[in-house]
Amino acid sequence: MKIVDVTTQVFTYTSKIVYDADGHAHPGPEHEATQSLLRIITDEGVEGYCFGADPEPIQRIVKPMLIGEDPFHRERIWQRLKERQRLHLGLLSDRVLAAVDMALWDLAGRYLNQPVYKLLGAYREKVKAYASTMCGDELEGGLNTPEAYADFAEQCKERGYKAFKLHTWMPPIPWAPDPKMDVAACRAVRERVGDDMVLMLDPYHYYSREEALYIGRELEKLGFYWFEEPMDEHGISSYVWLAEQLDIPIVGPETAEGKMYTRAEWIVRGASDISRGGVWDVGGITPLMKIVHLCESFGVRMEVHGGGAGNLHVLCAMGIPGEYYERGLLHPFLDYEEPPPWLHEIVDPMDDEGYVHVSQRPGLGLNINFDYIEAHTIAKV
Ligand code: LLH
Ligand code: MG
Repeated sequence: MKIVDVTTQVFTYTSKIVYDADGHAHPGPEHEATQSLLRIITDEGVEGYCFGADPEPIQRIVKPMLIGEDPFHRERIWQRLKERQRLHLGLLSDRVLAAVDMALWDLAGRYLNQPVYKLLGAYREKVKAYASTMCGDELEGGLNTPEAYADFAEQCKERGYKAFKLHTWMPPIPWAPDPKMDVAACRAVRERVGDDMVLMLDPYHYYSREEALYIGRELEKLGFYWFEEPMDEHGISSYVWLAEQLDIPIVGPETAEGKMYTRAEWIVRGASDISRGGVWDVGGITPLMKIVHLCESFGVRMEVHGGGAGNLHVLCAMGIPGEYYERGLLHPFLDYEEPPPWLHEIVDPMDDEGYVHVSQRPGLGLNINFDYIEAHTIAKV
């Protein structure tokens, strides 16, 4: 089997999510937004798909490299793309590698008529989820006060979530960040939901050592389960300093570049207690599985960053915890259960016990609404 074409199709949809100047997602007025579908096409008629790829690097770098390749040579393709990043880093990001890798895994699953997590080596069919909030805002009835977080955590508990993670207030909100407000929100949530709900905090990511230590000690008193990315992740020594002083597990790195290499350095340095990474952070399923095995070898837990089909399939193939699926980002104004118009169903249905179930459909299990995409296409290259 050979790859004969690689296309990206850009289409429009109506979105209720806006992004602030720092890139955080919030609810907003309905507006037209765009999405893209990457399609890897073979001479045997089988195709693989992934949403969210940038057309320019796909057309300029990926497509010429992939034409004629065997789509089962995922490792070879990933290694060659990784090499090309060195001199094309601005264009060929880890997100592009991730989209290509996920489309290749999807293609393999569709060809073999098996879900991806079974090709990886299945371990389980369902994973506990945590409700992961959007960052704090100034919207009345939204996530604008500690009480608002408590109200939302209570709603999530009623929905079936057994765990809840706060993303608190960050710039460009004028008064944010504020460590005392973060702690107040965590306290309000703990008081409202009681001791039987697992709670985590992912606050502003650029606190000083002292601010991070203050928040961490307060979280310990409140019985929080983990503390995530409170400082710039390039400062490994700062994380070593923090982890030495706190009992609450520190989770990371999430956003630090460097794929499995960075995770290895953090483990060796003792910069976090629980490692982290998601398909979009590290360049796909192929490198995320390397990180899973790295963590297993060192006896270190690993929590997968972000939702979506790729992360869910990896979680269902992980033999070490990997305890939680990050379901979100959630907000009281938004209905997460409603599929986007380009899918017939969401990829991460959750039962009343708070477990997300992996799809048994072939590949990544995306039930794609091709009619919608065709009807709303604005560019196809
Ligand atoms: O800053 C944000 O918008 C969130 O932290 C976001 O990146 C989220 O994906 C995250 O960190 N999850 O764990
Ligand atoms: Mg995070």
